[in-house]
Amino acid sequence: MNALTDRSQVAAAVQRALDVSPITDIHTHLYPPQLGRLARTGIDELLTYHYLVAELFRVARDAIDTERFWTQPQARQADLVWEHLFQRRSPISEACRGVVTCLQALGLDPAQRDLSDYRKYFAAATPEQQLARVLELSHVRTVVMTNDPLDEVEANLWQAGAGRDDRFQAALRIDPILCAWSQTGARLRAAGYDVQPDLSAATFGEVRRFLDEWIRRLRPVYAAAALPPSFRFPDEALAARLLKHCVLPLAKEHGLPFAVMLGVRRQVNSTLRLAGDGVGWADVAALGNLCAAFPDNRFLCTVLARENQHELTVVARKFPNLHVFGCWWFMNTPSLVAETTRMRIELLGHSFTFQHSDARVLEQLIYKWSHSKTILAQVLTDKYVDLADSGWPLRQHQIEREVTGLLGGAGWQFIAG
Ligand code: FIX
Ligand code: ZN
Repeated sequence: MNALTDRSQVAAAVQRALDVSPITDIHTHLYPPQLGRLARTGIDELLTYHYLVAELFRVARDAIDTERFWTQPQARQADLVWEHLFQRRSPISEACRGVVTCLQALGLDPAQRDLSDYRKYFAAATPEQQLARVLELSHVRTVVMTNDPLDEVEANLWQAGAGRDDRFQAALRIDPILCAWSQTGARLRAAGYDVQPDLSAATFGEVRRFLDEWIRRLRPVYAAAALPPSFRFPDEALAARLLKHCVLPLAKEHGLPFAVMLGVRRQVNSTLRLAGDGVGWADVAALGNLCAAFPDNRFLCTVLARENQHELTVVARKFPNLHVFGCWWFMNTPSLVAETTRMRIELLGHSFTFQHSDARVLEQLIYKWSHSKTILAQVLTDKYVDLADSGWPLRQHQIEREVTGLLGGAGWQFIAG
């Protein structure tokens, strides 16, 4: 097979690889239809996505009272978003453009004045039909959920025996244990776990018992927590002690990687509700300390601040038990995905997971992956052309194998251990 030499050949090879490679979306807030209202889909969910709500309040502060907005039915909220972000101005932000991409991909006219036709379209499909349609359009083969055993609605569904769908893998999310121990400890006590506020050995044992039960029930591919900029390790703070004495020994016992999501400042503006979280510079050295202190554990990591990306990439070079994934949340914009991916390829080669969608609404898979793959095509073409210019004989099959790795294969290899 001839080597690929000029830019147009390389670009075509990269595009072919992107078109055929199945995607694993390693972090989402999506659920299979069996989980009922947790499985969000449709135009009203798309338009009331918290990214758009934050943008609505910026442009309609005088027209819409925040507290009154939250009393409105979701359809009215969606109408307001459509009017202020899509009718009165060009939907140029990444989250707005994403809705346009979804509508176009689903064969709908993005320029409708109101939402009635869209609502008819979404009402016409069953949840299963829409799921199949979106997975086909987005090339996503596997969706990793976010499963919080302390979320009462979700926990009740699993405990009632909600069926599994092999297109959806579980991730055991333990933020309430690490980041809200006083409230969570009280809830575990009420549920029959003999935990005490003082984090004694007996309490660690009971937390392990709780987590063990949920690991057996959900069979997660990793455990995870989003941690604030103040997280340090080693430390005497509760989160560090729970990780050290309970969570990481248990994860090792189960051969379960632990995903550390660093840098979220929860509720910097609580009036925005889910849209009210912010970002802060994290102590990435804490991650390196975790990797060093627990060499038999495997860690996944994504960081929220642009300023932490370079240090994260260098830490990943130092610790093979660390796997970097995605451009999280405020990082998921074309300019920052391009900058971050270029840096990661230059420092890590292909040994990371390019992206995750963080999707909360099913149809978002369409735009989050098509927008991201457009950037990946540009970055990979540049980097492979650089390699060809240095004299390396590029081959199509090699590029396809490497793109498959970046879109999930490398992540699965790491998770498998
Ligand atoms: O902690 C997380 O999983 C974050 O991704 C969410 O809290 C956040 O609301 C989100 O969906 C960002 O995209
Ligand atoms: Zn998330």
